[in-house]
Parts: sequence; C-alpha cells; structure tokens
Amino acid sequence: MTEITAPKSPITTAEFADEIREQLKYTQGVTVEQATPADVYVAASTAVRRHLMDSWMKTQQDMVNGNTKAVGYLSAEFLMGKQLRNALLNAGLTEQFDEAVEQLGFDYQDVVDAEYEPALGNGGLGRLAACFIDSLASLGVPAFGYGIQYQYGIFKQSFNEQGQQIENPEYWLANEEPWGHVDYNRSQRVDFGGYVADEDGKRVWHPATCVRAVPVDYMVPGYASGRVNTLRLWTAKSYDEFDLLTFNRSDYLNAVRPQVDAENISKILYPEDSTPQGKRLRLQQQYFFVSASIHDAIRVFYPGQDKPDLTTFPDKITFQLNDTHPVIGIPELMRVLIDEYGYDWDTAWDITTRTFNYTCHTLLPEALEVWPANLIGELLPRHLEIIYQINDHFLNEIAGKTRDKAKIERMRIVTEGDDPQVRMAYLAVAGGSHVNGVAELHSQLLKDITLKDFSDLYGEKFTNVTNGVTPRRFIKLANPRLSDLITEGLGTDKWLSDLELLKGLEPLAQDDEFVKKFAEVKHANKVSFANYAKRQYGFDMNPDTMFNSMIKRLHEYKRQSLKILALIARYADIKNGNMSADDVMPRTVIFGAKSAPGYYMAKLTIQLINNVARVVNNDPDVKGKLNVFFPWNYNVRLAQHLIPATDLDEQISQAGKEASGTGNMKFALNGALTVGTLDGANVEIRERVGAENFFLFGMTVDEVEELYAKGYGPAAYYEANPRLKQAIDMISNGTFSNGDRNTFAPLVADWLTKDYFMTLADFDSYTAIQSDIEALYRTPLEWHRKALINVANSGYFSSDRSIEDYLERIWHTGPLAD
Ligand code: 26V
Repeated sequence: MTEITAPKSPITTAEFADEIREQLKYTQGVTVEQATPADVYVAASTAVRRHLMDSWMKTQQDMVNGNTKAVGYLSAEFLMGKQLRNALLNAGLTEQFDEAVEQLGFDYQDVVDAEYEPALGNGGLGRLAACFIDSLASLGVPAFGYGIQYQYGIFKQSFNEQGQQIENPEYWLANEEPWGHVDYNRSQRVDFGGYVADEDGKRVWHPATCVRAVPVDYMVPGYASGRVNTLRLWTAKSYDEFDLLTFNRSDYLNAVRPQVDAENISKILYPEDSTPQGKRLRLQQQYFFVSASIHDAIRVFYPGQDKPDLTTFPDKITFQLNDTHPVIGIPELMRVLIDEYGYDWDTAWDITTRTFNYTCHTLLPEALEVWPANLIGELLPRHLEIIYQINDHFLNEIAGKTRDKAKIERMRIVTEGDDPQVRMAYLAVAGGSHVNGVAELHSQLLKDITLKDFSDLYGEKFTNVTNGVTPRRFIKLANPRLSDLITEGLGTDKWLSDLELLKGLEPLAQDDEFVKKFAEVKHANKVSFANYAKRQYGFDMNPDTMFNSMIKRLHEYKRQSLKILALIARYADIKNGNMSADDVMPRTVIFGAKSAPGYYMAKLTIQLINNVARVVNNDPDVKGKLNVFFPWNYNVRLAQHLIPATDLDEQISQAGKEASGTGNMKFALNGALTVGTLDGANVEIRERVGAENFFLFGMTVDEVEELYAKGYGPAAYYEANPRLKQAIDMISNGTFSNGDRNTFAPLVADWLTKDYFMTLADFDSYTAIQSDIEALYRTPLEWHRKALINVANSGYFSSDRSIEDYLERIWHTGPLAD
C-alpha cells in the first residue's frame, strides 16, 4: 500500500470548473466560449488564490499574535519561476484543475503555458531565495521575502545570425498578472538626498526627494504545512503630481520628470552577475527596498503603536541579508532607531546587531560590493555619517582585541584617501550576529582568505549553511515520472517533505528491475525534452544519445570554454578519423547561459558556442555522433524541462571559485551523473553519493594556489597537448568563423597568455575522465544504477534542510504553533 500525504482539497472537479467559469464571467467578463487559454490561466490562478486566502490570513495573524520570531529574507532578487502549478500542488487542486480545464474545452498544458515567468533574478542567488521562501512556508516558519518588483526582469536573450547574444527587454508585466496584489494602503515613504543639520543637539536629515514604495504581495504557499507566507515586492511610485504648469509650457518631459525619476527605481533588474556597474541607481534600489521593508516590519509587528518598544524588535523578526545588496539596511535601522524613535547609540547598535545576519555568495573579490562614500553621501547623507560612526566604534573595538596595526587598517569599513570607499561585506560582518558561506568549502575559504581578519577576531560569528533546492519544484513539478517512481519505490510520498527519505531507494539500486524502470523514466524525459526542443527551438535531438548539459550563467570562472575546447577536440578526433564509428559514443551537448551584457569575453564565448554548434551540426562526417544545442533565454522553465532529461551534468569551475552551485544539486536529485571539480557544493555531493558515483577531475584549491604562486604559463599546456593545440588552432584558423581569423582571436590570446582560471591546465584531466564516462554509459544498467544512487543520497540537498540549519545556527526560531 502506498501512503499518500500530498495535500488534497475536498472540492470536486465540477466545483472547481464552476469557480473558473465564475472568474471568467465576473472578473474578466468573458464567456467560456470567448475565453483563450490565457483567460483561463488568469481565471484558474485567481480561483486557486482564493483557496489559499484563509491560510494566508491566518498565517499573518498567527505571526503577529504569536511569540514565534519571523524571518525577513531581504533579497534584491527572487527568481520565482511560474506560479500556477506550484500553487495548485500546495492547494491540493492539481487533479481538479487538470480535469476542470479539459471539461471546459481546453488543453491544460496550453493553460499552464500561458503563464509568463517572472524572471526577477540573475541566477543562483535569486533562485536560492525562491527555494528558501518555499521551504520556510513548507516548514511552517513565519517569514517575509522582501525585494523589488522590477518592471523589467533579466533580459530576454536571443541570438543573431552571427551567434551573438542580443538582449531584449523583458516586460513580464505586459500581460495580466494574477498573483501579485498591489496594496496601496500599506505603502511606505522612502527619502533621498538633501542634507543633515544640527538641531537642538541632534542630527536631522532634510531629504531632497522622496518616493512612495508600494508593496505588491505574493502568496508563498507551503507544501502540506497549512501555512502561506508572503513575498512582498516593492514598486516605486511618485508622490509628485504631474506638473501642469510645466506641461502647459509644452515642456512635457520636465512635467513628468518627477514621476519618471521615482518610477525608474524599480524599473529594471541589473543584469550583472559579479561585476557591479551603474552604481547610482543600484544604490537607490537597494536603499529603496530595504528602508521600506524595515518600516513595514515595524508596522506589522507593532500595529497602531506610536512609541513601540523596539528593544524587542530582534525577538519579532530576524533579517537575513542575501549577499551585500541589502546591507545598507544596517545603517538604516540605526537611523530609524536613533532619529525616528530616539534611542541612544548603544541601544540602537545592540538592537541592530541582534537583528541582522549576512550570507556571502561569492569568492570573487570583484563581486564584493564597495560604494564610494561620496555617492552614499549624496543619496543618503545621514547614513554616511552613521557609517563613519560605525567605522569608528568598530576600529576602537578591534583595537581592544589586537595590537596588529596592519590588521586594524585592513579591516576598516570605510577606506581612507581621496576617494573613500565603503566595503559593504565588512559592514555586514560588523553589524550582524552571524556570517555564513553557502557550502562547506566556501565557508572555509571565507574564513581562511576573503574575511580572514574578521574570522580571526570574530570567529564565533562565522558558520556554514550549505545551499539546497526545493524538491517540490525541482522534482515533483519538474519530473512527475520520477516522482511517481520514487513514491512507488518508497511506498510513500512523504519524501516531498522529508527528502532524506530518498535514502530508502538505495537498496533498490541493486534491484535490476527497478533500475530499468528508473532508466525508462529518464528515457521518457529525454523524449519529452526532444519534443519540447523541437516545438520551442526547432532542434532535432536524438533521445537515444547521451544528453550532456551545462546550464549556468556564462562566466570565465565557470569555464564553459573548457567544455567547448573538449568538444572541439572530440569533433576533430572524429574528423581526423582517429576514432572509428564504433568508438564514438553519441552525445548531445546542451548549453544554457546568459552573459552580462557588458562582459566581452563571456559574450564572445557565447558566440563561439553557437558557431561550433552550427559547424558540428551541419557536418555530415559527425552526423549522429555529436550534436550541440544552445537554446536561447535559459530560465527556470527551461531548467525544469532540461534537468530531468539530462544524463551528464557539468560542474567544471576552477576549484575555489564557485561558492556553491545549486544546479549541481538539482541534477543529482534528478538522476544525472556529475562531471566536476572539487569546488563549491560538488565536494559535499561527491561525499554523499560516493566517489565511485561522481566523475572527479581537475586541480584542487591547493594545487591551483600552488600553480598561481609558481607562475602559471598556459602556453606550455598548449604546446604539450596536441589535441588541445589542434582545438585552439581550429578556432584561430577560422573553422568556426567562416574562415575569419579575427573573430575569436581575443579568446585565443587570453587562453595562451593569461588563462586566469586555468582552463588549459585542467584540459588533460578533463578529457581523460571522458573515457570513464563513456565506458560507463556503454553499460546502461550500471550507469543508471549509479544515477539512482545519486538520487538516493542527495536528500541532504533539500532547501528544507538548509532552512533547518539556518533556524538552528542563525535564526533561533521555528514553526508557528498550530
Ligand atoms: C552581484 C551583483 C552586483 C550588483 C548588481 C547585481 C548583482 C547580482 C549578483 C551579484 C553576485 C552574485 C553572486 C551569486 O550569484 N552567487 C551565487 O550564489 C549561488 C547561491 O548561493 C551559488 O550557488 C553560486 O555558486 C554563486 O555564484
């Protein structure tokens, strides 16, 4: 007997169909006959939302009335993906929806496809925030996600004839969006600019302008918890009236300028990943959402109180700073406490440091945000004063802990000199209780290198919480076939809220019949993906080849170029006749990646991948043996389709550069094997699934350091390895650029002279492991056995476990009482 614990609403299909009809009629004003799938999508979404409403309201009331500290997850990005299927799952209405929609004469897939995905994030950091709020709700922990409702999400990517990335605006709000509720009655004022004056012995900020922050609320339904939390995304509006006098002088642009300036703040998500640019507006965005969120939390937890006792604030809510983007919240809370509520410095500092915690998501020095003090002074003059004061207090404090003058200097929050800079990561460590990295190796490197001085003096603040992913979206919704098989294998579906139960599949890896079923699931997923890719992109993929995917932001440290060089070498092997047809194990290589628009080398790499794909896919000599596809505009939806269909996943960053990775977890949980370096969470995945079930290659962190220290010369590797040499020469001689030798010359020059991330040094070991990979793939039963062992041992990588670690190590709170 299989035990089913998934939520199931008592309402019938007929009742749900009626609710959809009612929405169509009374909200949208269309009959079923007139309705399009997009109409039905809106109607069904509104209907599901109504089913979640009671739980939503009760959760909010319990949160305010109870004694359980809430979590405020402050994040500039929430990469939510589509909402409808997730809401249906958690409301227990999936079956009713599928049937009702068919009864109304629609294909449910068309209705689900009508949803436009909100893409309010760049990559891993934003998707992690979305997984975390899902897990918080599923564990019944009261929480707010706080962020920005950007009008334009991450750019929509396309490729031109030359294979270059083109960025198009992503106006995701162009269509009706049924999930966000705009709450004009709960708006907050956010001030900017002006000056600070001494008045009656106090510092008083006289801002020059202000904008209105209006919350747009999204439900975050928990799985089987009966709880629905809130994602509150702020949108910027103007208080200023349209200036009719100016308009009457025919000066339209100036008449609307105040509105335009205000609304610009939430206009667009910065498409940078790791390289900060466009400083001013970004700082405005950061302050905008953080200031509104802090005031909102005070409003929520001290309703109707003019003089709340804010010494209890850290018992009401703990704010997690998702990277440095919201760190301006630290001086903001200080300002609110001192200037708005009259607390003294020490009390305010005590409250503030007990309220905030900081998660660092990077190891790249250039990704640690630094703001020019001048810019902060211009936009937030009072905050700059407070930051200097924090800096002074902090330097005094550490002077009591160490005599090492150089160390004290290195730890300044604000640097000295003509153009002083505020280091937001340092401010976050000083102004919060805990600092965590996102995988064990990453947290260790933060302590040993990036934040070493801080860890020496404040070791107790440092901890690790390894990332995780939500099994609801990334197994249940993305991979229904595997979900059913897991439930069959375990005899229960409880694994969806306790992912460690997957361990129970381990014995089944010795049962050949079960492994065959597991292999059939993978094959069926590959067929589905091939159909999807044909429909969406016009690709012809053969599901009987190995599907080998590399999906992540395009960055040199992630080393898409290692993959492409190895692929060219393989292409050359086949062309040269070095391999007989029988030697070649047919592969389909799939890339998904966006590059920051201003990142030249990354964009050139995209162009190279596209042109290699063009040449390889059109070469009759390799037909059926090697194919390369690069579906454009990789997003959460594509991830949900591709991950379940992948046999082999690439996690090949240079050791010591990828903080964690979360794609690696999604793949392992969906039965792909990983080829990877000892970097980020790969280390922990390999530990858990077993070294024999993971394709490890490449230098370790220590070896990388040694080689840097010794002096790294990439040209030697090029000279020493004829396959590598040939691959690079083919790029140089125009094989992939219609004979033009210049197109990719900058890439080649970089590899041969700098190669900062040591792609060439790891080429040998990367290509060597390919023969192990292919040998295993030739014995499908053994391949799938190992893949199943990966699934069975990856339960640790549930974001539920990450949240439990945060609760225990950092937040010190838990679920609401029933
Ligand atoms: C920096 C900036 C600079 C300013 C504007 C926009 C922006 C956006 C993102 C970033 C830093 C990105 C850091 C990041 O995404 N880190 C990734 O976080 C994942 C979740 O912890 C982790 O799995 C990845 O390894 C890590 O690269």
